[in-house]
Order: sequence, then C-alpha cells, then structure tokens
Amino acid sequence: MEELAVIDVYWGSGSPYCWRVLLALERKGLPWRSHLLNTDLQEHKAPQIVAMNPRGRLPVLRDGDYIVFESLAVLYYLDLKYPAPPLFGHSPEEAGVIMRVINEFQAYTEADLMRLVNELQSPAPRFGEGLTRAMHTVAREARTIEGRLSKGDWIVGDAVSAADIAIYPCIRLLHRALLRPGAQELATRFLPAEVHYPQLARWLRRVEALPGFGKTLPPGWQGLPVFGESAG
Ligand SMILES: N[C@@H](CCC(=O)N[C@@H](CS)C(=O)NCC(=O)O)C(=O)O
Repeated sequence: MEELAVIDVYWGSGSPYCWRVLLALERKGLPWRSHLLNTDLQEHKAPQIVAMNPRGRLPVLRDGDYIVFESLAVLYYLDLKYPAPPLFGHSPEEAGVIMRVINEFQAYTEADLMRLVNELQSPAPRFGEGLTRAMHTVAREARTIEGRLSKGDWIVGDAVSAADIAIYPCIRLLHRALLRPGAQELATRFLPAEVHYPQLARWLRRVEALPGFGKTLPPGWQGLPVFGESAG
C-alpha cells in the first residue's frame, strides 16, 4: 500500500476555521504536521504564509505541492482526495443537504455567533442592542440544530459529516466564552446546555469522543474536560 505523505497544516490557536481542518484530518486518519502560528505576533502575515494565502489568513493546508485555504475548501479537497470515510455523505442528495446546512450556518449564524464570542472574550463585554440581536439569532439557529439532532446522532445523516465538523468548533467556542466570569448575563440564556439544548449537549460529547479528537484541541485547551464535565 502506498504510504501517505505528511500533510502540513498552518493554523492558529482558538480559530474555529483551523479547528475544522484538524478535525477533518483526524476523522480521515491522515498524518499531518502542525505549524502552529502565533497570530498575536502576526506570524500569519509572514511572507511564507502570504505566499500561500495572499489574504494572510489561517488555516492553510499544503499537501505535497498543492496548497489550499479557506476551511470549507480544505474539507472538500480532503474528501475528494482521501474519500474514506466520507465527509460529504454517501450520495449526491446527502452531499446537497450537508452543503446546504453548512451554508445556512455560515450565512445566517456564524457572524452573529463569532460576534458574541469576540465580545465575551473582550476585557469588558458590552451588552448593547446589537449583541442582544445576535444572541436571539444564535439562540434561534441553535434551536434549529437541536431539532435536527433530535432525529439522529449527527447533524446530517447517520455518521459524522462536514456539517458536524464545520459547526462544532463555533458552538464549542461560544460555550467556552459563555463560561467566562463576565458572561453571566448572556449565559443564563444558553447554559446549562443540558437544560436549554439537551440534544446539542449530547452531540458535543459525541464529537469529543471521536478518535483523535484530543489531538485537535487548541493549546491551552489541553486537559480541559470534555463537554459536560466542565459545563456550569
Ligand atoms: N473563511 C475563512 C476564515 C479564515 C479566518 O478568518 N481565519 C482567521 C483565524 S480565526 C485569521 O486568519 N485571521 C487573521 C486575520 O484576519 O488577519 C476560513 O473558513 O478559513
């Protein structure tokens, strides 16, 4: 059997987009070499990175001579290049649903969710009107995902897919941000997740039980209990 070349991944700690790529690589059992960049030091704007991604954004994946960036494009590339196990389902119909769910999440939830995360991570979070609107959007969309998960273990179909891999890091980042001391005002709306979103809570644990999950944890998260053990 042909030995797989090691895939290089340039990533930043705490980035949901980077986390997607690591989860996909582990899901497929592919060997990867970590290049963890310090974004505080602007290492992602170094000429070597900008040569690969002119936007100077992470993640960037290099597989031999081939370079790809934008997390979803990376997932799609990996799935076509290394088909088993599939990330985009077993049929064109399933692929369509997976892509649709990811696009819906990106179009209608992700920006508001990241806005909440960023605000809650700031030294003095400000809960203005915009943040309240963002909270309502995220709560509504979380309810939609909760509904999907009430019908099965995974967001689409009967196995973990790109939909789970794309959405999990964002939800987990939000959960972590909600546990911060300044977040109580918002946190009561979402936590304990087991009460407000029981299916989502079970799904988080399911993702975290996947083989190789521990290797994808951002530094500083190592040793953090899996979801549920840490939830307030
Ligand atoms: N749409 C991109 C987003 C990539 C992105 O924004 N990455 C962030 C890390 S969370 C980044 O590199 N930010 C640095 C910057 O904007 O200069 C993807 O899905 O990969």
